[in-house]
Amino acid sequence: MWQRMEFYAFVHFGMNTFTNREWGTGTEDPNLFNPTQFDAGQWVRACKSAKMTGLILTCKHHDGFCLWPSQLTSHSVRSSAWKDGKGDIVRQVADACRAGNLKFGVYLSPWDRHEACYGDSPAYNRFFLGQLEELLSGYGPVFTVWFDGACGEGKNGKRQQYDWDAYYATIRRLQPEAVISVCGPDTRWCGNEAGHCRKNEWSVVPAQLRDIEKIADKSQKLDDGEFSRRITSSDEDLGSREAIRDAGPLVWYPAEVNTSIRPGWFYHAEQDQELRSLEELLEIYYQAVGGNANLLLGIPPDTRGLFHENDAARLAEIGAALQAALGHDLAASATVTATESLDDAHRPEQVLSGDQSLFWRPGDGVERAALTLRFPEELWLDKVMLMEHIESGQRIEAFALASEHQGSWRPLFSGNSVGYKRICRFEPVQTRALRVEIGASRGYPTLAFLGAYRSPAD
Ligand code: FUL
Repeated sequence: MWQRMEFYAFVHFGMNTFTNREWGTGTEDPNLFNPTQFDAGQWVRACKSAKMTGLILTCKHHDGFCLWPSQLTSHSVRSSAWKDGKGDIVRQVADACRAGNLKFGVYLSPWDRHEACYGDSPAYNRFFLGQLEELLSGYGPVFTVWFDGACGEGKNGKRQQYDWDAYYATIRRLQPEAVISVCGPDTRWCGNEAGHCRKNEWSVVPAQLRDIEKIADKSQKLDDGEFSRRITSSDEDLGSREAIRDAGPLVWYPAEVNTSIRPGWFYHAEQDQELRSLEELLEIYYQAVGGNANLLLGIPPDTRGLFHENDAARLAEIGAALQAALGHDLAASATVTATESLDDAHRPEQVLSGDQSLFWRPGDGVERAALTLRFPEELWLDKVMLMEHIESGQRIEAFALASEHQGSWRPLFSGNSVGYKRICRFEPVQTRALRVEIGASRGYPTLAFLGAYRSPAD
């Protein structure tokens, strides 16, 4: 399931790597593409060292240059100096991912500045469907197709009517397990590229949001008098009870946060010293993955075709920091009780089972309930992880954590959404017991996992 993937890489590699640009013009000479030490295995190892689960490759960015030898255009690796035109970056990356047990995903830019038929809508739609067909039938399983909404054609530029429904039908036919992201119906763009996360991220949101995402330019250039009333993916509250009360039909549309480890999405040597710090990246991780969103982190390979040493080192640091912070679950040795449970199959012990298909829940209509963890001895805590059983939906709307100190309870943390995962961080406390009080939920709450942690002191 896509939400269990949590954290994966966004690899921007292509013509821009060699021209030192972020957006190419589409007129670049294919011969410029010539990585000298390309090694997808190095990318995979680095991603795995950060505990990532997948990798999305820019198979074609806006400049139209294809990293696979497409039969539909000569603007590809086939016309490049690299491997005398006989190479296939997509193949090597997909194979390296499979060998390393990382899922592979495809970024294919709808906006294409090279292809002459872009703007002749039916012709380009046929071209684009053909490219999708090549990528989705020739390279094994694909976990996502990431449709970027960007288009810089401007007022006087080409106008292309994308046939989204045909694109989606092709994806469903060839890769029924793949989620369609951003300009797509399955996963929701968080609304920015800065790593900003909402305080509460809801997976159930108004259906109109999904339709708006289809419109690549978010309608900002359409003077239809309705724009100001539309909900967009940059609004802060998309799914609280107030936000959805009068919103009409609702959909399951969970969020993905995408941001780059560097200022740019593509590699620029002058940014080698400008990587985000470990602290900054962990903060984004906790807010995104620990806040009911997947995190897609950009890591751009350099002109050798390798992740730069600084990037690889930072990824390894992330993995080590996550292992130290979350690698040892103190709740595993605790006992757990609940104010009530629906039945034996949903008793509170399920939250410690490690199997997320098993979960605790009270009966229908019981919207408030509490779970208590008791540890065998007093210990230090600074993080608690909660996970709902999302196959049953996202239900919890308010919760609070408290720790016990000589018979009385002290508040530790309070929040609203939980969803797939919520990681609560607080000042270290020493305690023998922890209480999770669920103060509001939709119908009844569920919990599939409850974990407690203490990071090693710095
Ligand atoms: C944007 C693109 O224009 C950037 O170049 C990059 O690919 C980013 C992830 O999405 O819309």
